[in-house]
Amino acid sequence: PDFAGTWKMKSSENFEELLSALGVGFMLRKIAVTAASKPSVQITQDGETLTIRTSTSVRTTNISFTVGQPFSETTVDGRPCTSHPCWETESKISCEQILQKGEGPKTAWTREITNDGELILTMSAGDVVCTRVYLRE
Ligand code: RET
Ligand code: NA
Repeated sequence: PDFAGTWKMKSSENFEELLSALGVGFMLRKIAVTAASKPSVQITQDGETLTIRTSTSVRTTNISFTVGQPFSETTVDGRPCTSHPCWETESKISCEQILQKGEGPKTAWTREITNDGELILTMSAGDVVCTRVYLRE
């Protein structure tokens, strides 16, 4: 599928609950939730290699990976991890994260292109799943 594009967020569920599950305290959580309500996501793709830039007013992340190959990134609360992206379906990438040090709830994300051409991002921590839906700008 084609993940490439500039995406704007249409809906978000459970983002604050996700940060809570990761132990992010009240004040930082409020700042993060406000910032994350207006993200800008830019994706470029070359075959199975994706580059994803997610920017907000307080935090911007850039990742580049090839599906099937582990890479380093950070969890949504900013802890370095090793990520293992794989195809869950033809149009969905599923990625488990292993913390580089310390302990915490098990984290993972998925990114999927739907038949309608929407991008669905999920991020999970333990049992908590945050779902964010994006449309092409
Ligand atoms: C942390 C904790 C420390 C303080 C702040 C944070 C902000 C995080 C943000 C994350 C946005 C994520 C998005 C993900 C995918 O779409 C690291 C939680 C301010 C703003 C948009
Ligand atoms: Na997002």
